[in-house]
Amino acid sequence: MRRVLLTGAAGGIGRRMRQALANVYPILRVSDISDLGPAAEGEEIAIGDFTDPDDLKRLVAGVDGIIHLGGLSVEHEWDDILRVNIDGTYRLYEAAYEAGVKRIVFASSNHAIGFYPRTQHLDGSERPRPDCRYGLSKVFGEGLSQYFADNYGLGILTIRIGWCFEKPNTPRTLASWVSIGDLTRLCRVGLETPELHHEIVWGVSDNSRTLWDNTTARRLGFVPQDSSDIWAAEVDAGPPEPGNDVALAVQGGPFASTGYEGDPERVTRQKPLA
Ligand code: 15L
Repeated sequence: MRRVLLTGAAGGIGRRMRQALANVYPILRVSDISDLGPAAEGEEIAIGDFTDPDDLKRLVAGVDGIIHLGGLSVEHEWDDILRVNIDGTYRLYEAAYEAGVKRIVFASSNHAIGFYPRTQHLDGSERPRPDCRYGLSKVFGEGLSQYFADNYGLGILTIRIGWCFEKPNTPRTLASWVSIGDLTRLCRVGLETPELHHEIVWGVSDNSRTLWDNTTARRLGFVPQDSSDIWAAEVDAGPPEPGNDVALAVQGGPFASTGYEGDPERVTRQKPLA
């Protein structure tokens, strides 16, 4: 990997991963629609929108591998999900293939499986159960990754990212927490492991309370170095997790219990678990 493109580099994960990837590859091309500040040593700044065909050509030109974090990272209106996360991701893969990119790491999300109950442990081979339109777009990205691996020979690692913030504060995030260090290590596995067709792995640290079996990631060479266990006692002693019956019963938490995050008027369902 000589030149790696990081999309969504101004986002919550992107900003921290940009730092974690400093000087790892000869050139890190950081891209976003928002300001990215000045280029650090070994960086190229590429402000641009991957849903715009001209920008897209420029973003992927000369790139060996892509970490695709860009796009909408929570629930949105369907038209926006369709334009950015579904059509945009498809166009990005197409442009990447045409530009000769060999590897893609796709940032999927636990919301691709968010309707599984918290009583069930998953190994990644189960069929998706998206908990919202955003989660559904991630299921599309997972299918797209399989298709581009099978049909065009790209090597793709799909990472179902758990909860990548500073420290967990609820039972759900204690189970699904991933440090930025571990997530970056996993992305590097996706770019650097010698043989890769398409695999789906969990973006999760070495948490005792995880619901996800990450054997596939470990087989590819991922060795997590962090664990949420150090916060378990604090979370156990803390306030009860907020949320209604659905949110508390399923792995996707609040994403599963609202029709449109932030707008109670748009809540269209409060279904019990099947
Ligand atoms: C996600 O996919 C979101 O991008 C992030 O903002 C978190 O809310 C996380 O899932 C979560 O599961 O809470």
